[in-house]
Amino acid sequence: MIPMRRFTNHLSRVLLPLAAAAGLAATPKPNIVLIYTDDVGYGDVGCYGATRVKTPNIDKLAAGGLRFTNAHSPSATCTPSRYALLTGEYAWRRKGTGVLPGDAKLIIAPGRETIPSLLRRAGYATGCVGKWHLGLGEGHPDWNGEIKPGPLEIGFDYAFIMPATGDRVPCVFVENHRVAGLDPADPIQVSYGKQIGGEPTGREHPELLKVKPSHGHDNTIVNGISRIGFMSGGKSARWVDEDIADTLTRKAVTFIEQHRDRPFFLYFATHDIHVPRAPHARFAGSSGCGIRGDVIQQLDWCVGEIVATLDRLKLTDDTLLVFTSDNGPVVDDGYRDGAVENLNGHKPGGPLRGGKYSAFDAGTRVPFIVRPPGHVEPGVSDALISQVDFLASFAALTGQKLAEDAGPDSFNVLPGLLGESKTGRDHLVEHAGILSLIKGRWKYIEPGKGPKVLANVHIESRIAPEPQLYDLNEDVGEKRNVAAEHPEIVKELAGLLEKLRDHPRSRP
Ligand code: NG6
Ligand code: CA
Repeated sequence: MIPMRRFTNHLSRVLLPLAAAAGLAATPKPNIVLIYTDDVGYGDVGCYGATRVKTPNIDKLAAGGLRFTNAHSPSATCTPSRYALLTGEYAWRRKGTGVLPGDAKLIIAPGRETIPSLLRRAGYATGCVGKWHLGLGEGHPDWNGEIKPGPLEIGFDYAFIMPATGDRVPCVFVENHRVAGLDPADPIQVSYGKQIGGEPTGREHPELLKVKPSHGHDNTIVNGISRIGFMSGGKSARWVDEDIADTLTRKAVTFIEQHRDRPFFLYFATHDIHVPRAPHARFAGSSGCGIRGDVIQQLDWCVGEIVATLDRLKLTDDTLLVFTSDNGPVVDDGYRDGAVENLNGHKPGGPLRGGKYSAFDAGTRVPFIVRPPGHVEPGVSDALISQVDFLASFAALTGQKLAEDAGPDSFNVLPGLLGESKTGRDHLVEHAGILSLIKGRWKYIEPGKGPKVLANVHIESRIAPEPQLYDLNEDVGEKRNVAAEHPEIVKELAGLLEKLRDHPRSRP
């Protein structure tokens, strides 16, 4: 481990006199760019050990910043991770925070503290570009009218979003309160129940598909790909999957350009590398590791564009840049796209076991790179950190006080994030249906009922009827359950997990 020294007082030196002159609170307000990728696993990028897939831009970011080896998404799937990230509350405390359909209602109550609401109050311009998947409106929104509440009602000034996922209808972007590019003469209808509209489905017309589903994903066909859910209309507004990365990156870059003169927060939630994987022609076949490798390389290009924009606008020294993922990797997530057959030795989870959906560590231990503002001694950090900690940490960064009832599970780990400290939180709850607890070297997985292997994705769930204990220092691949050898540690961790579950907050 390379020793780290915290960044210089560059920001303070630059910003404090300005702030004082303007009569503002004397707190530096670096821009914050959070690149939140989808389903990128611990072993999917070069700086975490990938050798076949090439990610030069992400690797460069790590080489000039801090690469975390023990940082986690709050859950092993998307919706609960995003809920926890934005609110600072573990999603398992709330019903209805599982993977949502594309017409679900907004699950973050307007008015509650979120990262964007906090930063907006601190004077930031707040933008959300990319995957949302937290519901919109009161449920079953009218896609032809004003769609709210949504990102704008929970703290974002600007939003350009995919409502749910690439594989769920409606396959259109929503800009602020409206579907972008919609022709009112061709209204959109959406259903997650009965089929609506007369458009062909994958189930009835497999001959129309450019990629066949392996599980589900056989409803309305959009752009030659059948989705989850039915939609009709909105033809002029439909996205072209091969262009999504370009479209979102352009919107993210524009947001940065437009707000270059004031502190801004950009939440850039990429569609890559979620299914359906449909790389642009520039990246198709580029990786030698199949289509999944190709979309990783496409993602790397997106990261490079963001970094280049910050450099071009001379914002690099004044920006905290984070790159991470919402959950671990999956290879077959419902389409026969050749990802499994063409892995070519690439290991999406690196040395970790499991993957997306799994209580094994590959479910939530994800790539996590921070490039702090100012100058930092680059390094690798083993600090234990959860994305649920961003709220309290960004509050500390910008000199905001969190209200008592805000961010109940969010710890201020700012010194760890900035490389000033080698430690983060003391313990962390992982969520994959059942809960696990990491404390120090130990990981406890609570007993649960369910399949040991998730048949549709070929991933070990690690759900077992007996308690499990792993020594992550000795056995990061969680191969040897040592619960029987350390009953006192099992008891301690099971007790702590119960306490955390019973108390509505864990924030110190
Ligand atoms: C699953 C989908 C999967 C993916 C996932 C959500 C099937 C068979 N599987 O239900 O393809 O969409 O939900 O992924 O439909 S996440 O990253 O948004 O959590
Ligand atoms: Ca995901």
